[in-house]
Amino acid sequence: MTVDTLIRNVHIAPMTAEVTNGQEYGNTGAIALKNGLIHWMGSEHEANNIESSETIDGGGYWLTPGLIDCHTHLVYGGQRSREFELKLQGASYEQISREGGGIVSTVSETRKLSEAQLFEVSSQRLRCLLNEGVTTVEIKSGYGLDIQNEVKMLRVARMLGENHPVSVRTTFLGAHALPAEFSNKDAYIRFLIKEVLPEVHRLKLADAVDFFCEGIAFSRAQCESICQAAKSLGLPVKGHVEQLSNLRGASLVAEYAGLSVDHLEYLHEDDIPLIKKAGVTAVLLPGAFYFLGETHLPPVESLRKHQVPIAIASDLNPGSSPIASLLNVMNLACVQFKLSPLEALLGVTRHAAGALGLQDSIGQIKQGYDADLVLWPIESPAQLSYGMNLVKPERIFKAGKQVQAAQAC
Ligand code: DI6
Ligand code: FE
Repeated sequence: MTVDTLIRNVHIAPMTAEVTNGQEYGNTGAIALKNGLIHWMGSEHEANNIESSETIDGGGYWLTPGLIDCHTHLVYGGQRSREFELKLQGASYEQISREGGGIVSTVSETRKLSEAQLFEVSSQRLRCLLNEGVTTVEIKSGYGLDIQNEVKMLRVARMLGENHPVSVRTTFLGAHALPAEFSNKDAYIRFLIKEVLPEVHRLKLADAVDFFCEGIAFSRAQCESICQAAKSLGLPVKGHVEQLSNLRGASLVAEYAGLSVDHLEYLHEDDIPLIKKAGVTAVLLPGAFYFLGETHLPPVESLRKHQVPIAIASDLNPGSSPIASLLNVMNLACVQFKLSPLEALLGVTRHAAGALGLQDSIGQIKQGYDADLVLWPIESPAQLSYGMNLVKPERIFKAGKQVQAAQAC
Protein backbone atom coordinates (compact mmCIF):
# COMPACT_ATOMS: atom_id res chain seq x y z
CA MET A 1 0.00 0.00 0.00
CA THR A 2 1.37 3.43 -0.95
CA VAL A 3 -0.26 6.48 0.55
CA ASP A 4 0.21 10.24 0.20
CA THR A 5 0.91 11.05 3.83
CA LEU A 6 1.64 8.96 6.89
CA ILE A 7 1.41 10.64 10.27
CA ARG A 8 3.11 8.59 12.96
CA ASN A 9 3.37 8.79 16.72
CA VAL A 10 0.09 10.57 17.44
CA HIS A 11 -2.72 10.22 19.96
CA ILE A 12 -5.92 10.06 17.94
CA ALA A 13 -9.16 11.66 19.19
CA PRO A 14 -11.56 10.09 16.68
CA MET A 15 -14.74 11.72 18.10
CA THR A 16 -16.78 8.76 16.88
CA ALA A 17 -19.85 7.33 18.64
CA GLU A 18 -17.56 5.05 20.66
CA VAL A 19 -15.95 8.12 22.23
CA THR A 20 -19.35 9.44 23.33
CA ASN A 21 -20.11 6.10 24.90
CA GLY A 22 -17.18 6.51 27.23
CA GLN A 23 -14.68 4.29 25.45
CA GLU A 24 -11.06 5.16 26.16
CA TYR A 25 -9.37 6.89 23.29
CA GLY A 26 -6.07 8.47 22.43
CA ASN A 27 -3.77 5.46 22.10
CA THR A 28 -0.63 6.29 20.21
CA GLY A 29 -0.80 5.18 16.63
CA ALA A 30 -0.47 6.17 13.01
CA ILE A 31 -2.80 7.39 10.31
CA ALA A 32 -2.47 7.30 6.52
CA LEU A 33 -4.03 9.82 4.13
CA LYS A 34 -4.68 9.20 0.45
CA ASN A 35 -6.53 11.22 -2.20
CA GLY A 36 -7.74 13.67 0.41
CA LEU A 37 -9.32 11.00 2.57
CA ILE A 38 -8.44 9.08 5.71
CA HIS A 39 -7.22 5.82 4.27
CA TRP A 40 -6.00 3.81 7.21
CA MET A 41 -5.40 3.93 10.95
CA GLY A 42 -3.41 1.50 13.03
CA SER A 43 -0.53 0.87 15.37
CA GLU A 44 3.01 2.14 15.04
CA HIS A 45 4.10 -1.41 14.39
CA GLU A 46 1.66 -1.84 11.46
CA ALA A 47 2.73 1.51 10.07
CA ASN A 48 6.17 0.01 9.32
CA ASN A 49 4.59 -1.82 6.37
CA ILE A 50 3.13 1.30 4.78
CA GLU A 51 4.90 3.13 1.98
CA SER A 52 4.23 6.80 1.90
CA SER A 53 5.25 9.78 -0.24
CA GLU A 54 5.59 11.81 2.95
CA THR A 55 5.98 10.76 6.57
CA ILE A 56 5.35 13.13 9.46
CA ASP A 57 6.40 12.54 13.04
CA GLY A 58 3.46 13.62 15.18
CA GLY A 59 5.75 14.03 18.19
CA GLY A 60 3.28 12.30 20.51
CA TYR A 61 0.82 15.15 20.06
CA TRP A 62 -2.97 14.86 19.69
CA LEU A 63 -4.79 14.63 16.39
CA THR A 64 -8.44 15.74 16.19
CA PRO A 65 -10.84 16.16 13.30
CA GLY A 66 -10.65 19.61 11.70
CA LEU A 67 -12.88 21.94 13.70
CA ILE A 68 -16.28 22.90 12.31
CA ASP A 69 -17.89 26.26 13.06
CA CYS A 70 -21.50 25.44 12.18
CA HIS A 71 -23.10 28.87 12.79
CA THR A 72 -21.50 32.17 11.75
CA HIS A 73 -22.48 35.49 10.25
CA LEU A 74 -18.91 36.40 9.36
CA VAL A 75 -19.70 38.21 6.09
CA TYR A 76 -20.68 41.76 7.02
CA GLY A 77 -19.61 45.37 6.69
CA GLY A 78 -18.74 47.81 9.49
CA GLN A 79 -18.56 47.19 13.23
CA ARG A 80 -20.73 48.12 16.21
CA SER A 81 -18.43 49.26 19.01
CA ARG A 82 -20.49 52.45 19.45
CA GLU A 83 -23.51 50.29 20.22
CA PHE A 84 -21.38 48.37 22.73
CA GLU A 85 -20.50 51.63 24.51
CA LEU A 86 -24.13 52.72 24.60
CA LYS A 87 -25.26 49.37 25.96
CA LEU A 88 -22.69 49.55 28.73
CA GLN A 89 -24.14 52.92 29.68
CA GLY A 90 -27.54 51.28 29.96
CA ALA A 91 -29.08 52.43 26.66
CA SER A 92 -32.32 50.77 25.60
CA TYR A 93 -32.94 48.94 22.34
CA GLU A 94 -34.84 52.00 21.04
CA GLN A 95 -32.02 54.39 21.92
CA ILE A 96 -29.53 52.13 20.19
CA SER A 97 -31.71 51.99 17.05
CA ARG A 98 -32.13 55.78 17.15
CA GLU A 99 -28.36 56.20 17.29
CA GLY A 100 -28.06 53.99 14.22
CA GLY A 101 -27.28 50.66 15.92
CA GLY A 102 -28.80 47.20 15.65
CA ILE A 103 -28.98 44.69 12.81
CA VAL A 104 -30.22 47.27 10.31
CA SER A 105 -27.10 49.39 10.83
CA THR A 106 -24.99 46.41 9.74
CA VAL A 107 -27.35 46.03 6.79
CA SER A 108 -26.54 49.63 5.68
CA GLU A 109 -22.80 49.04 6.10
CA THR A 110 -22.94 45.74 4.22
CA ARG A 111 -24.96 47.22 1.36
CA LYS A 112 -22.34 49.96 0.92
CA LEU A 113 -19.49 47.54 0.19
CA SER A 114 -18.59 46.09 -3.18
CA GLU A 115 -18.24 42.34 -3.46
CA ALA A 116 -14.44 42.72 -3.43
CA GLN A 117 -14.48 44.90 -0.31
CA LEU A 118 -16.84 42.57 1.50
CA PHE A 119 -14.60 39.65 0.57
CA GLU A 120 -11.59 41.45 2.02
CA VAL A 121 -13.06 42.34 5.42
CA SER A 122 -14.67 38.92 5.75
CA SER A 123 -11.41 37.13 4.85
CA GLN A 124 -9.72 38.71 7.84
CA ARG A 125 -12.30 37.29 10.21
CA LEU A 126 -12.26 33.91 8.48
CA ARG A 127 -8.47 33.75 8.87
CA CYS A 128 -8.83 34.03 12.66
CA LEU A 129 -10.98 30.90 12.63
CA LEU A 130 -8.71 29.03 10.24
CA ASN A 131 -5.63 29.75 12.39
CA GLU A 132 -7.33 27.76 15.14
CA GLY A 133 -7.87 24.67 13.01
CA VAL A 134 -11.33 25.32 11.58
CA THR A 135 -11.61 23.41 8.30
CA THR A 136 -15.36 23.81 7.68
CA VAL A 137 -17.45 26.90 8.36
CA GLU A 138 -21.08 27.76 7.86
CA ILE A 139 -21.80 31.34 6.76
CA LYS A 140 -25.22 32.98 6.75
CA SER A 141 -26.58 35.83 4.70
CA GLY A 142 -29.00 38.19 6.47
CA TYR A 143 -27.32 41.59 6.30
CA GLY A 144 -28.39 42.26 2.71
CA LEU A 145 -32.16 41.80 3.00
CA ASP A 146 -32.80 42.52 -0.69
CA ILE A 147 -32.08 40.44 -3.78
CA GLN A 148 -28.88 42.16 -4.82
CA ASN A 149 -27.27 42.26 -1.40
CA GLU A 150 -28.31 38.81 -0.19
CA VAL A 151 -26.86 37.44 -3.44
CA LYS A 152 -23.71 39.51 -2.88
CA MET A 153 -23.22 38.13 0.64
CA LEU A 154 -23.70 34.54 -0.44
CA ARG A 155 -21.40 34.94 -3.44
CA VAL A 156 -18.74 36.32 -1.09
CA ALA A 157 -19.26 33.34 1.22
CA ARG A 158 -18.76 30.94 -1.70
CA MET A 159 -15.67 32.88 -2.84
CA LEU A 160 -14.20 32.63 0.67
CA GLY A 161 -14.38 28.85 0.36
CA GLU A 162 -12.76 28.92 -3.07
CA ASN A 163 -9.87 31.10 -1.89
CA HIS A 164 -9.09 29.63 1.52
CA PRO A 165 -8.36 26.09 2.68
CA VAL A 166 -11.83 25.63 4.17
CA SER A 167 -15.17 24.19 3.12
CA VAL A 168 -17.93 26.79 3.30
CA ARG A 169 -21.61 25.90 3.73
CA THR A 170 -23.94 28.77 2.99
CA THR A 171 -27.28 29.51 4.61
CA PHE A 172 -29.92 31.96 3.41
CA LEU A 173 -31.11 34.10 6.34
CA GLY A 174 -33.33 36.65 4.62
CA ALA A 175 -35.71 36.39 7.59
CA HIS A 176 -33.20 37.99 9.97
CA ALA A 177 -34.69 41.47 10.41
CA LEU A 178 -37.15 43.82 8.73
CA PRO A 179 -35.23 46.10 6.35
CA ALA A 180 -35.91 49.85 6.46
CA GLU A 181 -37.77 49.87 3.12
CA PHE A 182 -40.52 47.60 4.51
CA SER A 183 -43.00 48.46 7.23
CA ASN A 184 -44.93 45.21 7.20
CA LYS A 185 -43.34 41.92 8.22
CA ASP A 186 -45.81 39.74 6.30
CA ALA A 187 -45.14 41.72 3.13
CA TYR A 188 -41.40 41.28 3.63
CA ILE A 189 -41.77 37.51 4.16
CA ARG A 190 -43.83 37.33 0.94
CA PHE A 191 -41.08 39.23 -0.87
CA LEU A 192 -38.45 36.79 0.44
CA ILE A 193 -40.48 33.79 -0.65
CA LYS A 194 -41.55 35.10 -4.05
CA GLU A 195 -38.41 36.94 -5.12
CA VAL A 196 -35.29 36.60 -3.03
CA LEU A 197 -35.17 32.91 -2.16
CA PRO A 198 -36.00 31.74 -5.71
CA GLU A 199 -33.16 33.85 -7.10
CA VAL A 200 -30.70 32.66 -4.46
CA HIS A 201 -31.75 29.10 -5.23
CA ARG A 202 -31.51 29.59 -9.01
CA LEU A 203 -27.92 30.74 -8.53
CA LYS A 204 -27.27 27.73 -6.26
CA LEU A 205 -26.03 30.01 -3.52
CA ALA A 206 -27.70 28.45 -0.48
CA ASP A 207 -27.21 25.02 1.09
CA ALA A 208 -29.87 25.67 3.75
CA VAL A 209 -32.46 28.23 4.89
CA ASP A 210 -32.54 29.87 8.32
CA PHE A 211 -34.84 32.31 10.12
CA PHE A 212 -34.91 34.40 13.32
CA CYS A 213 -38.02 33.36 15.24
CA GLU A 214 -38.29 35.97 17.98
CA GLY A 215 -40.52 38.79 19.24
CA ILE A 216 -38.07 41.35 17.83
CA ALA A 217 -37.85 39.45 14.52
CA PHE A 218 -40.44 37.07 12.99
CA SER A 219 -43.37 35.09 14.36
CA ARG A 220 -43.64 31.31 14.29
CA ALA A 221 -46.24 31.57 11.51
CA GLN A 222 -44.00 33.82 9.41
CA CYS A 223 -41.10 31.42 9.94
CA GLU A 224 -43.34 28.53 8.97
CA SER A 225 -43.95 30.18 5.58
CA ILE A 226 -40.19 30.32 5.13
CA CYS A 227 -39.93 26.61 6.02
CA GLN A 228 -42.60 25.75 3.44
CA ALA A 229 -40.79 27.73 0.76
CA ALA A 230 -37.49 26.03 1.63
CA LYS A 231 -39.14 22.62 1.54
CA SER A 232 -40.67 23.26 -1.87
CA LEU A 233 -37.16 23.97 -3.19
CA GLY A 234 -35.70 20.93 -1.46
CA LEU A 235 -33.58 22.99 0.94
CA PRO A 236 -33.13 21.96 4.60
CA VAL A 237 -34.05 24.43 7.35
CA LYS A 238 -32.29 25.65 10.49
CA GLY A 239 -33.66 28.13 12.99
CA HIS A 240 -32.54 30.85 15.37
CA VAL A 241 -35.01 29.87 18.05
CA GLU A 242 -35.72 30.48 21.72
CA GLN A 243 -32.81 32.91 22.14
CA LEU A 244 -34.62 35.67 24.04
CA SER A 245 -38.09 34.19 24.52
CA ASN A 246 -40.02 31.04 23.72
CA LEU A 247 -42.06 31.11 20.49
CA ARG A 248 -41.79 27.32 20.07
CA GLY A 249 -39.58 27.76 17.03
CA ALA A 250 -37.73 24.53 17.88
CA SER A 251 -40.89 22.47 17.37
CA LEU A 252 -41.29 24.14 13.95
CA VAL A 253 -37.82 23.00 12.88
CA ALA A 254 -38.67 19.52 14.18
CA GLU A 255 -41.87 19.47 12.09
CA TYR A 256 -39.79 20.18 9.01
CA ALA A 257 -37.09 17.64 10.04
CA GLY A 258 -34.53 20.44 9.86
CA LEU A 259 -30.80 20.32 10.45
CA SER A 260 -30.48 22.34 13.64
CA VAL A 261 -32.09 24.56 16.26
CA ASP A 262 -29.73 27.29 17.40
CA HIS A 263 -29.43 29.37 20.63
CA LEU A 264 -32.07 27.58 22.81
CA GLU A 265 -31.77 29.54 26.07
CA TYR A 266 -35.58 29.51 26.38
CA LEU A 267 -36.18 26.06 24.84
CA HIS A 268 -39.35 24.43 26.17
CA GLU A 269 -38.84 21.03 27.83
CA ASP A 270 -41.69 19.53 25.79
CA ASP A 271 -39.89 20.33 22.54
CA ILE A 272 -36.77 18.36 23.44
CA PRO A 273 -38.22 14.90 22.60
CA LEU A 274 -39.54 16.39 19.34
CA ILE A 275 -36.15 17.60 18.17
CA LYS A 276 -34.57 14.31 19.23
CA LYS A 277 -37.15 12.33 17.26
CA ALA A 278 -36.68 14.51 14.18
CA GLY A 279 -32.89 14.08 14.27
CA VAL A 280 -32.28 17.80 14.77
CA THR A 281 -28.98 18.98 16.31
CA ALA A 282 -29.08 21.49 19.18
CA VAL A 283 -26.55 24.26 18.51
CA LEU A 284 -25.52 26.29 21.57
CA LEU A 285 -23.98 29.72 21.05
CA PRO A 286 -22.09 30.59 24.25
CA GLY A 287 -20.52 33.69 22.68
CA ALA A 288 -23.90 35.40 22.27
CA PHE A 289 -24.95 34.31 25.77
CA TYR A 290 -21.77 35.87 27.15
CA PHE A 291 -21.76 39.06 25.11
CA LEU A 292 -25.43 39.85 25.75
CA GLY A 293 -25.01 39.19 29.47
CA GLU A 294 -27.77 36.59 29.29
CA THR A 295 -28.50 34.70 32.49
CA HIS A 296 -31.18 32.24 31.39
CA LEU A 297 -29.30 29.00 30.69
CA PRO A 298 -30.20 26.57 27.90
CA PRO A 299 -31.54 23.24 29.27
CA VAL A 300 -28.29 21.34 28.84
CA GLU A 301 -29.14 18.58 31.33
CA SER A 302 -32.43 17.77 29.55
CA LEU A 303 -30.72 17.79 26.17
CA ARG A 304 -28.22 15.30 27.58
CA LYS A 305 -30.95 13.19 29.11
CA HIS A 306 -32.72 12.90 25.76
CA GLN A 307 -29.40 12.33 23.99
CA VAL A 308 -29.88 15.24 21.64
CA PRO A 309 -26.56 15.90 19.87
CA ILE A 310 -25.19 19.22 21.11
CA ALA A 311 -23.05 21.36 18.82
CA ILE A 312 -21.44 24.66 19.71
CA ALA A 313 -20.52 27.49 17.37
CA SER A 314 -19.07 30.99 17.43
CA ASP A 315 -22.15 32.83 16.02
CA LEU A 316 -19.48 35.32 14.88
CA ASN A 317 -21.46 38.51 14.14
CA PRO A 318 -21.05 42.24 14.88
CA GLY A 319 -24.03 42.62 17.23
CA SER A 320 -24.28 39.73 19.66
CA SER A 321 -21.08 37.70 19.32
CA PRO A 322 -18.10 39.64 17.97
CA ILE A 323 -15.82 36.71 18.76
CA ALA A 324 -13.61 35.23 16.04
CA SER A 325 -12.42 32.23 18.04
CA LEU A 326 -14.03 28.82 18.22
CA LEU A 327 -11.56 27.68 20.88
CA ASN A 328 -12.53 30.54 23.17
CA VAL A 329 -16.17 29.68 22.61
CA MET A 330 -15.44 26.09 23.67
CA ASN A 331 -14.14 27.50 26.94
CA LEU A 332 -17.26 29.66 27.31
CA ALA A 333 -19.44 26.58 26.73
CA CYS A 334 -17.68 24.75 29.55
CA VAL A 335 -17.60 27.65 32.01
CA GLN A 336 -21.10 29.02 31.37
CA PHE A 337 -23.09 25.94 30.31
CA LYS A 338 -21.02 23.34 32.23
CA LEU A 339 -20.35 21.29 29.14
CA SER A 340 -17.48 18.90 29.69
CA PRO A 341 -14.40 19.53 27.54
CA LEU A 342 -15.22 16.30 25.73
CA GLU A 343 -18.75 17.57 24.97
CA ALA A 344 -17.27 20.85 23.77
CA LEU A 345 -14.93 19.02 21.40
CA LEU A 346 -17.78 16.83 20.11
CA GLY A 347 -19.71 20.08 19.69
CA VAL A 348 -17.19 21.43 17.20
CA THR A 349 -16.54 18.12 15.44
CA ARG A 350 -19.05 15.30 15.03
CA HIS A 351 -22.11 17.16 16.26
CA ALA A 352 -21.27 20.30 14.31
CA ALA A 353 -21.03 18.11 11.19
CA GLY A 354 -24.55 16.89 11.99
CA ALA A 355 -25.81 20.47 12.22
CA LEU A 356 -24.68 20.90 8.61
CA GLY A 357 -25.90 17.52 7.35
CA LEU A 358 -22.27 16.46 6.78
CA GLN A 359 -22.06 13.72 9.40
CA ASP A 360 -21.03 11.11 6.82
CA SER A 361 -17.90 12.90 5.60
CA ILE A 362 -16.44 15.19 8.25
CA GLY A 363 -16.22 15.65 12.03
CA GLN A 364 -14.71 12.26 12.84
CA ILE A 365 -11.41 10.49 12.30
CA LYS A 366 -12.65 7.45 10.51
CA GLN A 367 -11.66 5.54 7.41
CA GLY A 368 -13.18 7.10 4.28
CA TYR A 369 -13.82 10.47 5.92
CA ASP A 370 -12.24 13.67 4.61
CA ALA A 371 -8.66 14.07 5.78
CA ASP A 372 -9.43 17.33 7.60
CA LEU A 373 -7.24 17.06 10.67
CA VAL A 374 -5.52 19.17 13.30
CA LEU A 375 -2.39 18.23 15.24
CA TRP A 376 -2.31 19.92 18.64
CA PRO A 377 0.72 20.25 20.95
CA ILE A 378 -1.31 19.27 24.01
CA GLU A 379 -1.22 16.58 26.66
CA SER A 380 -4.96 15.97 26.74
CA PRO A 381 -7.95 17.06 24.61
CA ALA A 382 -9.39 18.91 27.62
CA GLN A 383 -6.61 21.46 27.13
CA LEU A 384 -8.44 22.75 24.05
CA SER A 385 -11.31 24.01 26.20
CA TYR A 386 -9.42 24.77 29.37
CA GLY A 387 -8.00 28.19 28.68
CA MET A 388 -8.12 31.05 26.27
CA ASN A 389 -5.40 31.66 23.70
CA LEU A 390 -3.01 29.19 25.26
CA VAL A 391 -3.13 26.62 22.48
CA LYS A 392 -2.68 26.79 18.74
CA PRO A 393 -2.42 24.06 16.13
CA GLU A 394 0.95 22.55 15.31
CA ARG A 395 -0.27 21.43 11.87
CA ILE A 396 -3.54 21.65 9.97
CA PHE A 397 -4.56 19.32 7.14
CA LYS A 398 -7.39 20.18 4.76
CA ALA A 399 -8.43 17.34 2.44
CA GLY A 400 -5.11 15.64 3.12
CA LYS A 401 -2.97 18.68 2.31
CA GLN A 402 -1.05 20.50 4.98
CA VAL A 403 -2.10 24.12 5.11
CA GLN A 404 -0.12 26.99 6.46
CA ALA A 405 -1.91 28.77 9.26
CA ALA A 406 -2.21 32.38 8.14
CA GLN A 407 -0.02 34.79 10.08
CA ALA A 408 -2.30 37.76 10.54
CA CYS A 409 -5.89 37.69 11.61
N1 DI6 B 1 -29.47 36.41 16.70
C1 DI6 B 1 -28.44 37.11 17.14
O1 DI6 B 1 -27.99 37.09 18.24
C2 DI6 B 1 -27.90 37.84 16.01
N2 DI6 B 1 -28.79 37.50 14.97
C3 DI6 B 1 -29.66 36.66 15.40
O2 DI6 B 1 -30.50 36.18 14.69
C4 DI6 B 1 -27.76 39.31 16.16
C5 DI6 B 1 -27.11 39.85 14.93
C6 DI6 B 1 -26.81 41.31 15.02
O3 DI6 B 1 -27.11 41.99 16.01
O4 DI6 B 1 -26.22 41.82 14.05
FE1 FE C 1 -26.81 33.68 14.68
